[in-house]
Amino acid sequence: MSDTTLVIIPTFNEIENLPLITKRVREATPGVHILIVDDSSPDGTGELADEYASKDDHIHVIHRQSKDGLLGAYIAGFKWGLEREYQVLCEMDADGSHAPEQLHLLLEEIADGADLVIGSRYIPGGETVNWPASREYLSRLGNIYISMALGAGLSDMTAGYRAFRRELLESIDFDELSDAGYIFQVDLAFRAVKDGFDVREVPITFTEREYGESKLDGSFVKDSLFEVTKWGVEHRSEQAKDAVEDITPVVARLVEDTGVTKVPSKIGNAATYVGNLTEELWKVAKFTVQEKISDAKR
Ligand SMILES: Nc1nc2c(ncn2[C@@H]2O[C@H](COP(=O)(O)OP(=O)(O)OP(=O)(O)O)[C@@H](O)[C@H]2O)c(=O)[nH]1
Ligand SMILES: [Mg+2]
Repeated sequence: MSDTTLVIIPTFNEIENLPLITKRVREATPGVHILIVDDSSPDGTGELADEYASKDDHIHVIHRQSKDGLLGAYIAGFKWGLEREYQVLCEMDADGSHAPEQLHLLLEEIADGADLVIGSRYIPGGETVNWPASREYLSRLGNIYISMALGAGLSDMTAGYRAFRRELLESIDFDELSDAGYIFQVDLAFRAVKDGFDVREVPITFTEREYGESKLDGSFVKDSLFEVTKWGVEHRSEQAKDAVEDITPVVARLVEDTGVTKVPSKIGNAATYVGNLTEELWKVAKFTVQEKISDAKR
């Protein structure tokens, strides 16, 4: 199966990481093809990718005109792969956070019949290495919230290490995907679950980048979680009343249990921020649900 598998690696200024990641993928999974999607990185990542592609028939490159975000890069990569004979299309970061040596874990589940496999940090056996506590806290709490809001039964819906069977991607209208921050990852997984595809998680070790700079900015958190709240409310509108009754105490307990008010000072700011955010989001969710109930009564 491996020669019909494509690993899509989006890059922006990953000149130190590109040699490492391509070497690791080629060694760990020699039959698998790589597609680098570079957004005209000023540091020369695109030119280096071209050099690799000219010497190795398993490496391919797409150049985009300007930096236009991860979702756009992945859509370009998915379309490229779907136009060719690839049966399995994977997402992988260039910065080494997603270990190529663990790709086989995802591919084995696909071979076993899964349509989407997510490399999860938050199921037993999964872990994060060298992540600051505040970042992990934010990510974990975000994922708990997402899982409660959507009820999709997944522990790491924001994760970006994934393998898709081509039929799943063919069923998705890429223009409909939400582009707030990394929320398209949640959107893709939620659509797959709702449409009855076989979605599984495998534990992975996620390692924080050693080289280069993060392209992440804080505003995505609020935008993303706001979007999720909206979907959760829409999706669960028939059971809106139940949702209010079920979720309110859970959120309240969550905010209390996570001890957002008691965390050590080092991660205090991030934790308080998430705590406030969760409460804010819950208010929005509750308000929207109550509105729907009143609408239904009218
Ligand atoms: N083509 C393209 N790639 C991007 C863009 N933004 C980020 N990337 C790549 O997407 C992957 C993930 O981005 P990161 O900056 O590592 O984001 P992150 O993992 O949330 O942040 P860190 O934890 O700091 O690494 C990396 O391979 C980036 O080079 C973009 O606008 N276009
Ligand atoms: Mg990263």
